[in-house]
Amino acid sequence: MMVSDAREAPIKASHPTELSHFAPSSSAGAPGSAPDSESAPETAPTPASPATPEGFRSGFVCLCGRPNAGKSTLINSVLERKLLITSNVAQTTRHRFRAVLDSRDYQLILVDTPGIHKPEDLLGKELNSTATKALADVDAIAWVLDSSVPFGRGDRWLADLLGSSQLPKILVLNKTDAASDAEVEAHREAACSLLEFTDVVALSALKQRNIADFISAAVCQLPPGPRWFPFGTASDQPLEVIIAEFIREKVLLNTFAEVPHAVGVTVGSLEFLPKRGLYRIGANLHVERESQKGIIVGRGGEQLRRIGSAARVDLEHFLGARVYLDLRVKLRKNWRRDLSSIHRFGYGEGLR
Ligand SMILES: Nc1nc2c(ncn2[C@@H]2O[C@H](COP(=O)(O)OP(=O)(O)O)[C@@H](O)[C@H]2O)c(=O)[nH]1
Ligand SMILES: [Mg+2]
Repeated sequence: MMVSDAREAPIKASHPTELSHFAPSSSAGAPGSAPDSESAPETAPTPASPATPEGFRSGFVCLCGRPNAGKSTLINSVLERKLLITSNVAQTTRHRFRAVLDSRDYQLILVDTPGIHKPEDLLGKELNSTATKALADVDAIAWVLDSSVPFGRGDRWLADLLGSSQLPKILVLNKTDAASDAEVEAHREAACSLLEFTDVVALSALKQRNIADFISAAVCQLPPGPRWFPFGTASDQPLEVIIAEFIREKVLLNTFAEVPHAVGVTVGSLEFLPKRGLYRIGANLHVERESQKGIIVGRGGEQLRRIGSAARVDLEHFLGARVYLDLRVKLRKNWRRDLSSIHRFGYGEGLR
């Protein structure tokens, strides 16, 4: 079931990044509500929204799936831009994050969630609850499966959970580049024996194969409605959160075992110096134990420098300007067992 107007080329947000494409730092919109444009920074005029024609559709599609299925990668591919961090470390995604795709005929809001999995600590529990709550406020669910690993118990558990929702469901068979046709087919059969789907799309989020089919299937489920976010909004998250996430990605890529999970990142200061064409960013890396501090900093500060320069390269590309990045490592004992710290870092339900 596809609609032809859904294939309309999306209108891209202009680059370099403008602050107006993100939520103001103090408020992130409730599901279905537009961010408060009055509180947007003065330097960031809201782009004029084109009129919505007859038959305009808009709504929310939530991406669900086990950790590592490729949900965040799929959203980046849909937006043709890196907004979300991805890695093969479980619990990479710690926020409920909404990304917005604008077209003349629709506004598609994709809701990224932490992967749903068996929780091992309070952070894990909070992430599960964030993902489950996200299901309540959307128009459709896209279940993303990693076709390159066998369909398993975790998938059946999730199917059970999704089965309790009456929402239309789209099956996304991801990682077709890394799986044989037979493996993809086996996943399709297994999933379709458990749930009914409005559409089944096999794609590769990483290689950007068949992304248009996914967009069509998602748009097809959107009800008639207004633009929920001003035209050109990229995400409901404040720029500070996205910057903190870019930095956290480099921690995930450069550390091992327990350390990546133990790090929370916050942006303490963010300033744009127009004359120098430079963003000055101060960020804190919070760790749980003194020993982790040593690992993150490394001998002679080498590890922290590596994390900082990798993050700076990405941030300069993302922000379209030069970046001066000041990273500090701070000790916040056992923060993953403390709900207020989890929320202060913006994870799970965050400060909302
Ligand atoms: N080969 C392959 N890898 C993918 C694909 N999509 C995602 N990945 C990889 O799978 C890992 C997890 O992706 P991510 O988007 O973070 O998964 P999430 O936990 O569901 O958000 C990352 O290393 C991605 O590069 C794909 O289509 N093909
Ligand atoms: Mg993710």
